[in-house]
Amino acid sequence: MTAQNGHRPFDVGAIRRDFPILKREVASGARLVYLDNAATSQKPVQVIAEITRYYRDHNANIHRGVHTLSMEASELYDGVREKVRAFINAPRESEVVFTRNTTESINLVAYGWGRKFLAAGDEVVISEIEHHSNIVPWQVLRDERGIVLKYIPMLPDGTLDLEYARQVIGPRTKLLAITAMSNALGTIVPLHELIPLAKAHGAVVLVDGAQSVPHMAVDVQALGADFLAFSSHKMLGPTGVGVLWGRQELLAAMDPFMSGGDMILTVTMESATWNEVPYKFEAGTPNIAGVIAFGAAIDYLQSLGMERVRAHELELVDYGLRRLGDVPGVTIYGPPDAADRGGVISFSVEDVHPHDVGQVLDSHGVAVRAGHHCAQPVMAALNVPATVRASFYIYNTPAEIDVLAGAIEEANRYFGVLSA
Ligand code: C6P
Repeated sequence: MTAQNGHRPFDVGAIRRDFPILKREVASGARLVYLDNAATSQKPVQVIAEITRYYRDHNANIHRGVHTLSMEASELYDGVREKVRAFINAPRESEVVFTRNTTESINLVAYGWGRKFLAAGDEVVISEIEHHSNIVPWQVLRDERGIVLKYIPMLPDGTLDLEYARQVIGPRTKLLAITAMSNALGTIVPLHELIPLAKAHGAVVLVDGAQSVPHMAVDVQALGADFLAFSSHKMLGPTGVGVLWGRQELLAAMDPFMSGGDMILTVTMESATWNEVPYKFEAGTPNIAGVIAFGAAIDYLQSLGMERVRAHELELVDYGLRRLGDVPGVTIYGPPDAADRGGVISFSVEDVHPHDVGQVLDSHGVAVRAGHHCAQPVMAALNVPATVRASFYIYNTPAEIDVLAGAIEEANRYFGVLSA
């Protein structure tokens, strides 16, 4: 294990050695520069090894068998609940529900809580900078139940209109469902201002932590939220594992989302009773290997320290804003101040379609996302069809940002922008 403890400096070189994929070359022969971390992060050897170890030494179904392997697998799987609890400072381990991803976690709230506790005329407030995963489930509920969906608008700099938020969050608000950080622009949402507004009206608060939990210290008790959704795959862990944290009373009152094995206490030919929280929400055989390896991802991040992860990304984004800001033809979207954003830089290159920029970057080994980033309302607000998005994580370096900037300059030359 080469991950570092909290007392040593943030040694990116040592971190990089834990990520074998960073040594590979892409099709063009260039060394990979992976700047698509908001889509999914790479995995360290510790996580990869944990998956192998589970299948090699412990593979069995959980919560079902009395044999040694099943008990070992159950213990390893449920042990990760405590790691997640500690990571987000949740009061109870039983409040940690394993899902497939953030999308499923939000849907669990929409189906299990929304369909039970929201009625026609009740207002759900979201924002214009949400990922589709935190828009569409509420639109479906609106169409089904007649709830009223309201949006906090985005200002031109990618931040939210807090004055409007103060007006739109009111006595009819039953739920504020809000991202902690925009995946499309990197905007860090001032939850410390928004959550008290919702709480003053007795509303429930769901935080989409898909982009915050992997990149900064998140403390659900300090946040004062009721639900927090996030994905393992964006924080060094495997795909197919997500978390819904929810306050015990709310989870206990909610209906199950899926039904079947493992989520019941008793079943007769006529009816069934539900298992206790969190098992009530984990129907069927889960991604056992994935959850166990997610535990190794959390250990890795804990060993670095989330404050240091955030500080590292802040340095990168600060450098990136200045470096890309100097490249002719580049327009950067989102908050101008690095401190107001996570490690994300969304940009466009004058007269070059974002997909073409993405292709030229790929030929230099630089992996970015080009498109609408599953946040089409953000694109509409910016009046652009798409952007190019570079997103950073623990293993990225300023030198990689230089490669990115050089490759954009190359795209400029290739498409004739500089000579025009
Ligand atoms: N954003 C991106 O490239 P899933 O796919 O369920 O793990 O996460 C959904 C999701 C929800 N909220 C936010 C803020 C997100 O960023 C994402 C995933 C990826 O930006 C894939 S679209």
